[in-house]
Amino acid sequence: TLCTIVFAAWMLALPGSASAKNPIVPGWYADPEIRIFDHQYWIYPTYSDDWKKPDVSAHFTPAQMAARRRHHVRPSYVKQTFFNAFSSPDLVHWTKHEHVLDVANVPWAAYAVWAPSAIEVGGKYYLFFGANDIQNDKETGGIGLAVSDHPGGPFRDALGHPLIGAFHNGAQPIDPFVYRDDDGQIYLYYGGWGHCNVVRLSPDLRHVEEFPDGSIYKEITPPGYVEGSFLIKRKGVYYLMWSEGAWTGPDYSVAYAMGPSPTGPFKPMGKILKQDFRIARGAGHHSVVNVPGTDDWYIVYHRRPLGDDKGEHRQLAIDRMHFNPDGTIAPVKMTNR
Ligand code: FUB
Repeated sequence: TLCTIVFAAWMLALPGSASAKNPIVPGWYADPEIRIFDHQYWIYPTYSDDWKKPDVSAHFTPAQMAARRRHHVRPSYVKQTFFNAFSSPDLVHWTKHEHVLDVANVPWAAYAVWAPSAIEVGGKYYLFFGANDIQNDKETGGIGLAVSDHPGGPFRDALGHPLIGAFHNGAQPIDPFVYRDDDGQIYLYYGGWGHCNVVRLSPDLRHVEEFPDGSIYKEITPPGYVEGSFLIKRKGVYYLMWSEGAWTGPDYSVAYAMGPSPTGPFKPMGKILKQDFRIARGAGHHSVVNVPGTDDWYIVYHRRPLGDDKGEHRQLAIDRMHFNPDGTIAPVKMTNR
């Protein structure tokens, strides 16, 4: 039928990245989340430039300027004031979309926005993101939600306040990852400071709802967990993935666990992405994409160029991720291709 032909053509338009190059794009970025929207791959990363460079890009409201003056903004937050996004038809050629979200469009976020996670619901596009620092500054902050009519923005705050604005089970409300299960239920995974929670979201994403057992914030922290949780499903198995080690350090890495449901229980399976002294260090905070209609998988992550120890200097990379015949994930070979 025409539908089949159109679908096949669509799949062919999204091939693997035989000649992709690392870093994927010029510039300093971290925490990349890759998605497919409107037949294009999209990457939403944290902007992660050197904090000592003059600030030329932030647009703050007067209230945000006042809040920034009230606190000594930590160096790592200074530049994280907006998101650029990147789109590609083929994982090779990337188009930059500037300022898809700016902190000026999130009135309750005075400091920084980072680590976005994207989803399409009912023809609208949503970004979850971390903002401010409730741990150190006691300023309103946490995980926010922004909405746009297009995957390339502009995104604007959707709630007027954080969706999750407090610690639960010890989990700092940062590093969101939104996941839609096969039955349509949408989950949000998140958590820094060594704790990982999963919550159920209402269909409009604007509320957290109870699990059937009455719990709201379900802790699923695996051993070694630091931050950057992520989930995929393949052949009926759920793979919970996360980052380990210090985000500023060379041994930042990605580990995973396997389980039978979105909430586990998850069996830890070990690390799959580690530093490679010949190529880069500090490889972590990743996401994964499956090329439609294939069993080809790619991992997108940030890493630190050899010889550059600036805390914020991170670059985006993509490499193949292979599954073994028994369903486990093979160690990722980091490349410069
Ligand atoms: O980019 C800011 C922070 O660095 C993220 O929240 C962490 O996951 C780490 O990648």
